[in-house]
Amino acid sequence: MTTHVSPAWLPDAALAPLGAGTVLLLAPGLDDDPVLDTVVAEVELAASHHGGRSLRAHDPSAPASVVLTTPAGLTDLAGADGAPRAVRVAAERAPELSAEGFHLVRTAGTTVVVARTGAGLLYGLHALLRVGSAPSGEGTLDEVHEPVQPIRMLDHWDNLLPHPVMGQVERGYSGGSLFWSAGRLREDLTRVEGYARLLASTGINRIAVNNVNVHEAEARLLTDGLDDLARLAQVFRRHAIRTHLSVSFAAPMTVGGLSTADPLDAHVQRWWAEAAARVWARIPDFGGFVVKADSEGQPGPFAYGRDHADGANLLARAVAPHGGTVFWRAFVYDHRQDWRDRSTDRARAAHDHFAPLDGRFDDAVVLQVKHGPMDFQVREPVSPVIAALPGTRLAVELQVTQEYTGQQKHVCYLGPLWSQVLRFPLWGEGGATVADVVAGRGPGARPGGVVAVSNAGDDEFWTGHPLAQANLYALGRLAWAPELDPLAVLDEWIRLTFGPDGALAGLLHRVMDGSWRTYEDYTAPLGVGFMVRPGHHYGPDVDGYEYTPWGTYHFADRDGIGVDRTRATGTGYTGQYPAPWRDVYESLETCPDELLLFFHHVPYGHVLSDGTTVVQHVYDTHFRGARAAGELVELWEGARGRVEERTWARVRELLEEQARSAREWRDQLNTYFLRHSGIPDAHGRTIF
Ligand code: GCW
Repeated sequence: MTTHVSPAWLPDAALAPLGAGTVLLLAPGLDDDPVLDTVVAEVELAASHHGGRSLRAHDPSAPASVVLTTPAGLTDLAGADGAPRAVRVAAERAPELSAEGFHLVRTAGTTVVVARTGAGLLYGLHALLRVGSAPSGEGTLDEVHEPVQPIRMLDHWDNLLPHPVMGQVERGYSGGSLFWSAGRLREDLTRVEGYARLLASTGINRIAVNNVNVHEAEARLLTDGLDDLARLAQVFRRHAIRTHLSVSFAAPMTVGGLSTADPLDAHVQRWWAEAAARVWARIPDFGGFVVKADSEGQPGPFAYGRDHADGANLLARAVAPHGGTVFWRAFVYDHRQDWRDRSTDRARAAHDHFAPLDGRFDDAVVLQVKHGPMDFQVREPVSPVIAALPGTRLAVELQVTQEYTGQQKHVCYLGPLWSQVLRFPLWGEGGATVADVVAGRGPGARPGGVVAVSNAGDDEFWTGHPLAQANLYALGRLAWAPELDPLAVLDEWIRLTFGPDGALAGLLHRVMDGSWRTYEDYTAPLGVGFMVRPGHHYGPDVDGYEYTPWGTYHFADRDGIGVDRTRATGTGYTGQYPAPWRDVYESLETCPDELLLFFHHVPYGHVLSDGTTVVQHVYDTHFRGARAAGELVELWEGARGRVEERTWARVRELLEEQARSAREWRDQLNTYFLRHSGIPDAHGRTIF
């Protein structure tokens, strides 16, 4: 049975810059590099589709249009007869390169990629696909590319067995798991291979293959699942991606038969050391473990009166001898809060737990911090935790899967959100950004990286919504280069995926560029968050979480709405930020409108910086957002016949659902605010 699988951003046409001419691949010394075979396969695939040739030795009578080589290969070539000019230009400059970096030179119709490793060559090859064919004429390039983030990782929330509530992939909206089916690793790993290829083309270099909520079946992967892990690692290795496993802190008891998981117990320590040794004996380049501990019911060190540094270091000491890393999540809060209790603020939790532990984590620990203090809402401030642990390796965690941003039924291009997070200056304009901190830039700092929850599954489009492929693409690109303009990344994705049709590209850009803003317009306003249906988190339910134990409240009454997180009169959360943000957010005068209700409780008549009141803003944005969502359906008519029919039809069907859902959001939100405030819409539009 053959099922259609979307080529995503690597359709045959995108390979033309590589495959249309003669490619010389000269990589002395890399014969044992497992990624080199992938580079060879890409070149051969491209050549077979576009009529080009691939050479493994310099032939003066066959001038190469593309040269892929190592520094040693470059030196040999530069001295050879008939070497293209671009080779000499590259050899003259010969920049220092890291193991992942590459030098891209184009002159006189030849493009040269120089890298020290198979990974560098692979990244350079994909950069070449992005810049396109050499123009006949004098198009020149001379660029050194190095990843800003050494760690660029995707976490999968995939279960081995379908969970009764969460299904096979927790918060997954793209079908089943690419890896696991009915409790086992899939026999046929063709899709995994295709997935690894897509990820590597964006620069992703690490992956965790199971859910951070570790159930019984997944817990056993650590002991009984090593064959499966080894098979996965073998696929990913060829694409320069290291494999990781999410483990349960209670594993010494649940799969090890011990009576405790206390991190200070010598038997527990030995158990972890032996478990790790077995993993690395089987998979020498294994990446390490991901751990969700003392969070939403997962076991952790608190049960033994220990803290998170004790817990994380236990695992770190087991993996460190093998060069592994422990990604320890900072998503720790009380999920059994009494909604009547106004003294507890979930936003404070990660900082309260982890900031005091700075300096106590081993080098092999990366503390993985969600980008906002709550949970992947459409708008949140940046987590103050990222500024609070200068002596700890930190990773920022982003969410590609659209749990709270439309669940891959709505178009919501998240590049602009992530870009804003990564470029956020934690100590004020001009100072170090989130990207800087997690990259380990700065004296003594060590990298933790960018980690994101994947949105991919075994759906024929990989991501459910075909346009959600752009999010997967952008995540990798922004992790590599956080300074990129996210809309330029969007255009890059459009061009690779849909080819040179300019009118179509313009249309797609219009559908997607403002889609995050539009989603924010018709959903929870001004940073307040969580007005979704409890449990599955799709669609509006303004009070759905208001009287629950989850700590996610908006406190609307007849007079006003929002959470007072000030030091003066509220929970004191603003005090977790360094200057200037602690004061910017504290004051109603300076708090940015889009975060107003996150930081302040205000009357409905509070006036925003554009002169409208809070309640009028809600009406205006909800009418505007729902209209914009509705217009996408018409706009998409213009793409009919210009994209593959099955892609067009899938998008069309989902746009209708988005328009319907946006109307529902509009009407429920507007009605709620009208009924609570009693203030009519200044423009007299229909509210129920
Ligand atoms: O966003 C929430 C999700 C949970 C998830 C949790 C987490 C994997 O609703 O499904 O669990 O965050 O990040 O651990």
